Amino acid sequence: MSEKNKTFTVTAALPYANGPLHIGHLAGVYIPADIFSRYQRLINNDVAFICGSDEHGVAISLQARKESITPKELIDRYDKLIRDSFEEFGISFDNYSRTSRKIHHETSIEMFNDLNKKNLFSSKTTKQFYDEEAKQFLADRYIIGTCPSCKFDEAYGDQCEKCGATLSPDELKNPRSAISKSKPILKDSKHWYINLDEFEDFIRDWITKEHKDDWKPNVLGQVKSWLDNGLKPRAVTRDLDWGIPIKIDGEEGKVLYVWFEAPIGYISATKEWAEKNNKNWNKYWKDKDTKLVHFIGKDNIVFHCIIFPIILKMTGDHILPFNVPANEFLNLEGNKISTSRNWAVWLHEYLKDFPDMQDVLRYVLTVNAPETKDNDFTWKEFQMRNNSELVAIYGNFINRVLTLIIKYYNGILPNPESIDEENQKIINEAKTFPKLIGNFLDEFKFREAIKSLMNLARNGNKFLAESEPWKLQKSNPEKVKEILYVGYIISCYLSILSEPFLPFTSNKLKSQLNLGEIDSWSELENLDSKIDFSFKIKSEGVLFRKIEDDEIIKQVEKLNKMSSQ
Ligand code: B3M
Ligand code: ZN
Repeated sequence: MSEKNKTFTVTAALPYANGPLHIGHLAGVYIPADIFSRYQRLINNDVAFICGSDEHGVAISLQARKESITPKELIDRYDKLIRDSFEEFGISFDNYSRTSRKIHHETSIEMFNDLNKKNLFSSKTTKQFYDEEAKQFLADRYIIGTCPSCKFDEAYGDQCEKCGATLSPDELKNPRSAISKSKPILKDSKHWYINLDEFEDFIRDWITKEHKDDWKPNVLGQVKSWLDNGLKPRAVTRDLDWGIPIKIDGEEGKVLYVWFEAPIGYISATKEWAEKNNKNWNKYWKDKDTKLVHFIGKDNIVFHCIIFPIILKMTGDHILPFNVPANEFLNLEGNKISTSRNWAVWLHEYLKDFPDMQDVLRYVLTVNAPETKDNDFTWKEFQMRNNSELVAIYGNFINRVLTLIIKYYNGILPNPESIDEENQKIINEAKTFPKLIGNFLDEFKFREAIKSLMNLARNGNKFLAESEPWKLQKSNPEKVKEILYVGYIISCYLSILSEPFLPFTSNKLKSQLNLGEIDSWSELENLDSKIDFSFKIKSEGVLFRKIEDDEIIKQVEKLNKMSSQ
């Protein structure tokens, strides 16, 4: 299990405020980040769990243009929707900020000017694509064309959505403007560059030597392929009217490249949180003992493992990531999730169809997470996992223990005179689960961790089925007290260990079991001494309900209908 009294800065990729969140976002980034942060808090570590809306970049201005609204109107709408979705699904950020805030503009400009003062940028005037009709330069997604790698003819100037290749506009075949669809001309423009090539050896030594054993193979593989292709200078300024304006060498109309400033958003959001909570933000970004962990999807690996660490290195006093446990992608019913084709399960819509069932989705997206390869979400599996695991194992175990305590002892937990060796073994086995689950979480193995949690419930069910207390009430009432006491202890472990994964269920169960004060896993060690034998357990219905076939059929039909529109 993690050492105690450590400090973690945990960041989750800043979602673009140009659309709602879907299950792919939760599975890929936000649920693992939340599980990890909750767990570190529960073992008494100091955590700054940081995120915020990513509100600049061409992705924002293009979407605003598509909807004939201003970028400001767009980001205000989606910042709110995204913030509410995170809140509803219990993603426990210490601060969810937004990059349109003043503190972020100031932090980004300050960092850019510092690096520029140290002559760490190079500048040059080059030919840039320009749309004469729209009278603006075309950067990133403003330019589309044929991908040089996979020939997809709607590739963007910065990335091909089909094969994931990171591109630059001059690599596109038959480039055209995403605004007027016209063929762009080339016009001179001066920009400032980070010379990534000068940091190639640093990145190679730092990652492929220091982190070859503790970073995920899918992450190391992508970093290696980037290094094998050779790092090239990358522009950190753009000719755009939406973004963080930067005044440099008297040039007008320049803004910071969104991928230069967005990761700095982690720092500005930490500063904002520290100011509000009377903390020192330097402890989370400049203390070499602090562990910085970036939770992202695989399309963001280059920015979080190469470009941002080089920027942090260039500052000379910021820490580098301890780990970047990037997940692969989640597909939906066998197809890639696609916002534009409406092939998605939107978080704000899920709760309309499955009210108060956040933990069911958290469970399914964790047990089936795309941790090492792309994975598929199907509504059939969602129903199966809920009915045969959450209802039939977890919920059934808890329900039987509590129902029997209420039925035999009017809700007052029995206090047995002794615990026989067999039953003590059952308790001792439950005591091994915090370490078992903790070790998996330390290694970012969330699927293994939640399967172990479900195994604890399986053990409880098996224990009840083998002890059959309902048959002993007359012949051996003392034994029944012992069995239900053991069942209660296992239920306590389950409720406390569930908190990182199933926070809503954990809270409900903790109050039902009178464990409200327990907020650290270390308190489980002397749980026995915390039990109040005068407390009355009340029935509060089942923790999970069965999901019927027609509910799932309706979801699949809705998906096919929405995507065909
Ligand atoms: N806004 C999300 C994406 O690429 C991007 C992450 C920024 S993290 C600093 O979909
Ligand atoms: Zn491609």
